[in-house]
Amino acid sequence: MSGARPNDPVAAVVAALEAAKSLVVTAHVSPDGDASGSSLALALLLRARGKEVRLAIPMDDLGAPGVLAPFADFRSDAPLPEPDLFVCLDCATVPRLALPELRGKAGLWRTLNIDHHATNTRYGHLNYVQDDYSSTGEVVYDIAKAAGWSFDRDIAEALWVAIVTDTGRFAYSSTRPSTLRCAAELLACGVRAPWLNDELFCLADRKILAIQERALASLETWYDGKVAVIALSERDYIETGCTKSCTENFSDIPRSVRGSVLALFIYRLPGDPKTHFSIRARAPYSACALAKAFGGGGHELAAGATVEMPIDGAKAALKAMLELAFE
Ligand SMILES: [Mn+2]
Repeated sequence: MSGARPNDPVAAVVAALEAAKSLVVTAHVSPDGDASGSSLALALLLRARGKEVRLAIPMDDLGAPGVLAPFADFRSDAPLPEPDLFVCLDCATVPRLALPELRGKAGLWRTLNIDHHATNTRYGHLNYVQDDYSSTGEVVYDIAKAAGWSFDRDIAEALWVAIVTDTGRFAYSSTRPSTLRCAAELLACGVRAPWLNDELFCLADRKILAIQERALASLETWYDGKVAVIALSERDYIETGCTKSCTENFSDIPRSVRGSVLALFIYRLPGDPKTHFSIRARAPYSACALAKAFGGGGHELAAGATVEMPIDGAKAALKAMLELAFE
């Protein structure tokens, strides 16, 4: 028996999920804690309803051994058959879907788009975009509550990972009273919060400290310290043995410069010909506006973009773009 009321927009989402027997669940490219945590939580919730679920997400280990371990149950190298429902989580646009072969499936397969990005392009047959939510994890929690589905510890921990990573451990402005009520209920389901906190935020391999040292050494500030910038090259990743997940929260480094209103983390990954920016802003400055100027997007205070320029060219382009605002 569903807990959703007939006029509730969430009811259509619950109905679509309940009606499907087979589902493919994916999220955005380079999945972060919210993308991978919300996807795993939904996969576990659906499996508990007797459904066949495939997670189509290239997951490395989030740099946190043992966290989201049930992910392995939903992976397969077999080709993806057309599912009854294709669920895209935490992904604002089709080109950002996790795997290139999925980008042609959105809209071709019956597509359910669940997200919290204001820039979401509503590319699904059914779109459930809650842009005032802290995280897609919190959106999935609400859907499960509306459906009357119950949570076990694995599900609660996957949602916890999604929410704590996207809220900066309940610190960002996106943290609402309802975020904490959701978190309270997840804790009551047995979430091992101190262990997850250590794994996700406090413990680092030596190689991460080594790349952090390089990131700190690269720090520059522009426009009287209002803009703080770090940059990591392909070489920095190769020589330290690091992957993208090792530098997940590195935009916190420039953001920690007192007086900064915009923080930029510019990086190039091994084998990837593009340059990525991760942008953080303090209100009233907009990370999203800057990201959009480079073809990217995201939230007001946290956004990103990808450009086909070397690091120095990207820096020069960013600096020039910001001149009007800060000079
Ligand atoms: Mn998110």
